[in-house]
Amino acid sequence: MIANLFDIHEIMSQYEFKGAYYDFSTIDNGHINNTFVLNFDDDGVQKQYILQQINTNVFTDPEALMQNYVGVTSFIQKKVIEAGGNPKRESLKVYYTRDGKPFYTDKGGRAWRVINFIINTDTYNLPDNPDICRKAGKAFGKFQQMLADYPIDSLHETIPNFHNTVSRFADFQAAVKNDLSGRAGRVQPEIDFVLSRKKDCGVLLALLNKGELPLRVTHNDTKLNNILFDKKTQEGICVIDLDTVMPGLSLYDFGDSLRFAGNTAAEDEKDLSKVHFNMDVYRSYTEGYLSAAGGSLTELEVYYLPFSCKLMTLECGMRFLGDYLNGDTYFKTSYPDHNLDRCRTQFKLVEEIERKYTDMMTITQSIYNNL
Ligand code: ADP
Ligand code: GN1
Ligand code: MG
Repeated sequence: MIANLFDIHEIMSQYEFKGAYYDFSTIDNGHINNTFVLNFDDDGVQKQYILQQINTNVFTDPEALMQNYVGVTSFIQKKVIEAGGNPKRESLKVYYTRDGKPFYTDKGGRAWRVINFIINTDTYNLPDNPDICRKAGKAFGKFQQMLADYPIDSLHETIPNFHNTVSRFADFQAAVKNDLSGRAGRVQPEIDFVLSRKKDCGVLLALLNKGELPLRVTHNDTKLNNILFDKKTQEGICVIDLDTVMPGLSLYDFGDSLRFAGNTAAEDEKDLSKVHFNMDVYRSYTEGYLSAAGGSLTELEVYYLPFSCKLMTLECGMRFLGDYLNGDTYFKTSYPDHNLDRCRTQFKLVEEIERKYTDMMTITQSIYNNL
């Protein structure tokens, strides 16, 4: 546990909260930041806030990160209001410190932010059913639409080359070569799996560099648990985890979503016989996504949707394996082979996507043609 009670009180003294603080709880489903819910009693009414410790090993410039975060959240808030929505449920809001800052650096050098807690929502770590996936597709498609006219040049690159799969591949090769953990000898088949797919890594980047794919404002971390679903309607009402909103390809967001939601098992499932790429989820997610964003995508973007699923899954698996070889310094892990288990599920999915590729192309085109 990184935050202890003393830290919490030091941090809380920097903010003007409503009500009397009584305790906090931890939310444990992200791999990067540390997230807490702060509970207050405001004259008998329970009030909550989200407190997050920004992982400054990963996001080395929290100032720049929070400039993006404030810019994007206030932009979305305006869009929600214009559309007649409820900004308290459909957008995030950053609370400022008493001295007017969007985050607080504590005595130990840790960076913290406070945002609104959106009540009565669910998050999913495994897609419950295809309907949830359709709604997830719609939510990320809508998110992309809302940010279509965001001033892209004002965004800082919070993690340079985040989805540059060519540089991710080079990082992976360096991890194999350096073998800081001394584990490379145990995972040669997994290493070979990545090395044999080098060619795939440059495909989207080459199209971007030739100007054939448009650069857009993208989320870049479109895991299912980065959407809050309304408990009653089960609609995806708010996209969260905005640390990686940066210029990128729509295909990064689409592929990364299906990497996670298309898996029939958990991202770290040890029993690979449970891990499959779910074509019902692929269909529903694509229907939802294209219903919200299809009108603004180019034909080439649509053509590459199935490929993006393969590429983003390969990239993520390569990052998990690279981290395993580096000694587990990036992703939070709960046991020694956690990153290895994670990479194996990703590679199993890549193989299945390769086998199901033609069907994925057919499904995508038919949904697109019927829009
Ligand atoms: P990480 O970067 O570690 O993934 P997230 O921002 O995704 O952190 O938050 C982790 C989890 O906390 C989410 O999956 C969600 O369950 C919950 N959460 C985050 N922000 C909110 C919020 N504003 N309201 C309600 N729950 C939230
Ligand atoms: C991390 O923070 P979280 O858990 O939403 C990671 C993503 C990976 C994902 C794999 C900033 O996402 O890129 O795809 O784990 N985020 C960052 O589950 O590296
Ligand atoms: Mg998250």
